[in-house]
Amino acid sequence: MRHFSDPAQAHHAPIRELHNGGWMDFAESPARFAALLDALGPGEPARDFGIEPILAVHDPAYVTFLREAHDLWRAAGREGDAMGYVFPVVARRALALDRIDAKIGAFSMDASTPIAAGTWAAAYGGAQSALTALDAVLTGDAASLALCRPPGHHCGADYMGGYCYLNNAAIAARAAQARGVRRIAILDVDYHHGNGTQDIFYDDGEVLFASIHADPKTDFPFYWGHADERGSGQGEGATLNLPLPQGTDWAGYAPALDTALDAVRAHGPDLLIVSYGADTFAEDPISHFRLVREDYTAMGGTIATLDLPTLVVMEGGYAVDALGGNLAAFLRGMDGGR
Ligand code: OKP
Ligand code: ZN
Repeated sequence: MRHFSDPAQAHHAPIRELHNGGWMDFAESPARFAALLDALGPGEPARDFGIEPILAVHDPAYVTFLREAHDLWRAAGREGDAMGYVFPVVARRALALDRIDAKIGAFSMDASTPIAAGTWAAAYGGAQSALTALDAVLTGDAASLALCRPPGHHCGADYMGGYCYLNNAAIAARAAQARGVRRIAILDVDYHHGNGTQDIFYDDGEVLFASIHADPKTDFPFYWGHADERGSGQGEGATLNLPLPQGTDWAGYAPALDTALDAVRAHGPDLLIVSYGADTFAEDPISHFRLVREDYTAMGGTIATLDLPTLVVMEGGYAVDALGGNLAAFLRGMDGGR
């Protein structure tokens, strides 16, 4: 299948992140993007669909914040990456404050999502990659791949978090709807729950969000992804969470995938969007499942049995040396099963 990306995606390079009370090198590194291009070849450049499809998902004030945050940080006399340290977790009034630290807190869910000089351009380029890959599917490709980086599934309409700034899968889903594809399924197989995607579509009955992920009782993002979260209002029943324990291997994973695919079939979508993360890999440095390379081929093959037009959007995966090979193994399965 064809793949798409934007060179700006290489230039988002935060230095470090908070980890268990100390600093570690930022895991979501530019080397991930280089590894993907190394394994798959350069692919095709993203086209620019403009800001409108981004604003169909994200609040204008949040988008303005993302564009300005690093400049405001520098203007405040700071060095390095913009990072927050105060968060309005008890739902304080929606104050539009000027101080950069107050803005960051108001638009964040965590302290692991720094804004560097190249962050906005990279996130924008990744969103355009998703829109370009979507266009390929809507104009006849059976499947296509957006090599998004930074990832997107943790950020919501008005907040960043979990290394995510713009929700690429959600932006593609809304763009597909604008082009007449109403019923959509988003299948999220990243190790972490896609809380942002879930939030965006929680009361939307036309977009199924089905996710297989590490149990949030033990893993980030903790506050979302529990099995009893099933959607609300019109969206009741259109969210499916399948949390699995740390240590899960393919024998434990495959039945959950079958359950998720049954839900996708029952939803009857005209388009499938896969949020693919390779951080379910046994050797992932920040995650705790035990999938091996060949399991990704099985995963891709199983997903391909849905026989749906499919957009694959890249999310996480932090074993950089294995990342390209793991994605390629998944794509082999997707192609072979079709
Ligand atoms: C993004 B994606 C502190 C822990 C924060 C954030 C994980 C984000 C994963 N260092 N971890 O779902 O792969
Ligand atoms: Zn992840």
